Amino acid sequence: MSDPFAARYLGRLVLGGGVAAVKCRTCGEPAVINMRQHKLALCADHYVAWFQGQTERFIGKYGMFTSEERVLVAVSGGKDSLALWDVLLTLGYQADGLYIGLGIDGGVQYSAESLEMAQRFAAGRAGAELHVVDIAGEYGLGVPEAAQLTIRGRTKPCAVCGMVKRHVMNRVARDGGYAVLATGHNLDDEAAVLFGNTLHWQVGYLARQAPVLQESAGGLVRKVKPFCRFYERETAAYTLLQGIDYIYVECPFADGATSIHHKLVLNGLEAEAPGTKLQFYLSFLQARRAGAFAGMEGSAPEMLACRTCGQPTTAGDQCAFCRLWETVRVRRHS
Ligand code: Q46
Ligand code: ZN
Ligand code: ZN
Repeated sequence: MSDPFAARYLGRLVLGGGVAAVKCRTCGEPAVINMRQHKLALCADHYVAWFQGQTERFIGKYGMFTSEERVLVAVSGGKDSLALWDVLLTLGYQADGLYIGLGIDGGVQYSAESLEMAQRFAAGRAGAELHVVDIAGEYGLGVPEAAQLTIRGRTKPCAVCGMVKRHVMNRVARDGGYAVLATGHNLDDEAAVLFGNTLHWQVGYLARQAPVLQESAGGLVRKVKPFCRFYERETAAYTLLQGIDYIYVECPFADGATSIHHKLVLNGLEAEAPGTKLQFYLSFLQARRAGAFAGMEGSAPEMLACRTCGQPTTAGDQCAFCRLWETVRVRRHS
């Protein structure tokens, strides 16, 4: 299935067969993408090579992981995570995928479709191992239904969903002996989070926002975002040029999320002055490195092992994930 919105990523350049005036900076052939923010236009081959090279550079620059370390890629079936898995495999990293079946339908069979995309990708790449955790299969209910039972009155399951994903990702990474968990967050995602945290001056969150979150003593694995400096348009262009099929509909619950409004504001600024988003994010990282938020992280909460599952938790003797399913069990039968 091809993305009917592909035009927004590559624009007329590729769909219209190339615009003669815009040439690849490397070889002079017609360009397929013009990145005004980098003052760089490239043809398909040179764009793919540039994108892979930049990813390698970011991994090294931020000390994310080495080629000896095993990486678990959180794969949603969307363009960013599949592009990330593709690049890491191409660069020769030991990268496996993890797909979490959340049981979201929303009239578009969101979970079923996204699983198919992840499986299709894995089947087409030699040595690509995909772990699949099906929440409804393991716990009896999908995330939206479990959320309904536990956060009565609120319509969105996102807080529960995020917690479930964090728990499962950490568990699979630890159990599988992975050194690091990689997610496909791109610059648009990171800039939107940064914008939200800045609007509310949430200095604790600002102090912790980074391309790498080191593992914690209590057993939380290292988390990295190798695409944090790529615009969404750039990851999408890579996915399209590599012919990777991905699910292009958003999760139905994403509609109306604050982060989407923040992205729209940032897109408006970017249209006026290309490069604004990247500058916003990079200047923040620089300020952070220079100590602008030093000491503002708040003291690290004490980590205990959950009495039910053994995973690290800051929520007393039982983690939020295990408490969720206990509540679900009680309420389902009451
Ligand atoms: S949290 Fe919410 Fe996402 Fe979960 S329910 Fe969908 S929109 S998938 S990133
Ligand atoms: Zn070229
Ligand atoms: Zn637990």
